[in-house]
Amino acid sequence: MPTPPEKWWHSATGYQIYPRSFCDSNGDGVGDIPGIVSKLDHLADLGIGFVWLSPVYRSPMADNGYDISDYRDIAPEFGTLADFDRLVSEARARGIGIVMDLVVNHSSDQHPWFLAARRDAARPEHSYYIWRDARPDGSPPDDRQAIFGGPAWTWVPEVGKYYLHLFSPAQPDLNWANPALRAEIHAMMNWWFDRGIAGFRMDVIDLIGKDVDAGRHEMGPHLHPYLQEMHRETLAGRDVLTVGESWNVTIDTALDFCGRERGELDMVFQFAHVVEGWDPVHGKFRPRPFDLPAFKRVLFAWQQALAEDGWNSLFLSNHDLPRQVSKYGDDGQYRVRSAKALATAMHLMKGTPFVYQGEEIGMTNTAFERIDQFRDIETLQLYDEQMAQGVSPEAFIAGANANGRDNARTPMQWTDGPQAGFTDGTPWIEVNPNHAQINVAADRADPKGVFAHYQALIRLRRELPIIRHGGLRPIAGDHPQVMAYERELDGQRLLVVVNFSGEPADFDLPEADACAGRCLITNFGDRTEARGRLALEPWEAFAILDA
Ligand code: TEU
Ligand code: CA
Repeated sequence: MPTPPEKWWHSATGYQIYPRSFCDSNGDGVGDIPGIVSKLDHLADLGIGFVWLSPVYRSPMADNGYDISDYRDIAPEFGTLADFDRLVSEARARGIGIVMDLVVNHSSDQHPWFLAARRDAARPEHSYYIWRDARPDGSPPDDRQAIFGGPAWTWVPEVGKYYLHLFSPAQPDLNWANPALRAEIHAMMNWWFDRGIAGFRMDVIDLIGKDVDAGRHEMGPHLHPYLQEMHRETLAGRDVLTVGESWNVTIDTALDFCGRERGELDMVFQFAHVVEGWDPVHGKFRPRPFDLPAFKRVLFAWQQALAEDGWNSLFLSNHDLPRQVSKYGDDGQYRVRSAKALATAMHLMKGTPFVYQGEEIGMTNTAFERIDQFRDIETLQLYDEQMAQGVSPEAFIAGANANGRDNARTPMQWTDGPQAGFTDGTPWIEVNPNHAQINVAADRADPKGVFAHYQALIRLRRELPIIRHGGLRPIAGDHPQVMAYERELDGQRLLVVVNFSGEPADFDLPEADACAGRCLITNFGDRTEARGRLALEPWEAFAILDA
């Protein structure tokens, strides 16, 4: 198999920061950029190569920054452009790049473009957004529902039209069909590149190519032409990382984004393995029981599809998802061991792993009791909707505690002190009471802590070409309890075995997969040989590199 030319992000591990919840430097209860700068040594010690920074742009914060009112400024609660420049240079001094979040499917309804657009249809900014007439009875142009609930169209009397918002009404969709809008976005991206950023994560990127009248919002007909143009105008010739978030990409369309020929993006965040755990009708608040064979089928199919071309992103967590140790692992008795098991399974596949803040110490979901403890726009809108439909508040809160977005957004747990060391003030969202046990100081003081395990995995990726570029072959794909695979490069083999359960497992390793050599990593006890029937401990995970 041809090994692609080495890029820096082949050996790097990413780390996502949700700035509002990472570290508060001035006691106002909101995390900020000086707070991030103060914690860069934590990230350098972990060994990561880049940070994906969730939005820090000026924003009314209807969706915590995914609603931008000035693409070339920093939200005052997060700091200043000078703080941002300091973050870039201090991170670079530690070998860490800063990847910004590009949120350009929509802006804020407080962006000066939209304020002009909604006042006067003759203004050029009017056509930066998507407007349609009402139907004869005055109702919205179509029945499309917004992702956060309610109709996707809102009426503006001043111009006598509806505007489209696939998310909340505070997030009007930008009109990518307008070349002037596209030129604005390209210029803005180049402006950030000139400030020294290392790339972009692109929010809901598959929505920009929509054909509204044809009802094609996802993966629309103009998507790839726009991305090719964006590549020509901003990315070409720059040694940066791009990762496009897409809830609709499949193994059949992934290479349209990240194949060598197209080269639009370096990789995508796909969600097939996440959605696999949702109820097909009732969605994420009614999760299905975890189905390991289905989970493996999805992830291994992606490994297969991008084996020769393209590149995978590897993640279980982000700011929209529940904490992985609670969702896929065991956040009780086996919290530490299962956190390490999940990381082992993910990090030793081919692709670029992304660690979400707090994952590296095994942070868990939180258990709120009342709706007023929640902050997320999606949860709050769904609450109103479901109360109107007669769902009980208790049932709703149980669903939100299991799968809501606030789980990922409770403050980073630095210490066992007041407010987990996140702030000297009152945090914008409550800290998880379990910070008394689960915190950075305690985990890092333990040589067998979760952090040490992540450090080792991240270092192994840098050291071993087989982890970066080896082929991947699933082992016993249908096994209901164990995830196992083999990596192979130039005749060398790496065996990875993970018991994905809190029960012991007897795992019959096929003879062809037997392996003896160096134990690269383990969360239980060293194994230097695996052959025949393996008696695995609950959540045991290990990897052996053949001699
Ligand atoms: O998320 C895309 C998106 O579709 C999510 O709203 C997703 O459906 C939901 O979170 C599943 O629980 C991106 C950002 O990651 C998210 O934070 C933003 O709210 C959203 O886009 C709008 O910008
Ligand atoms: Ca602050």
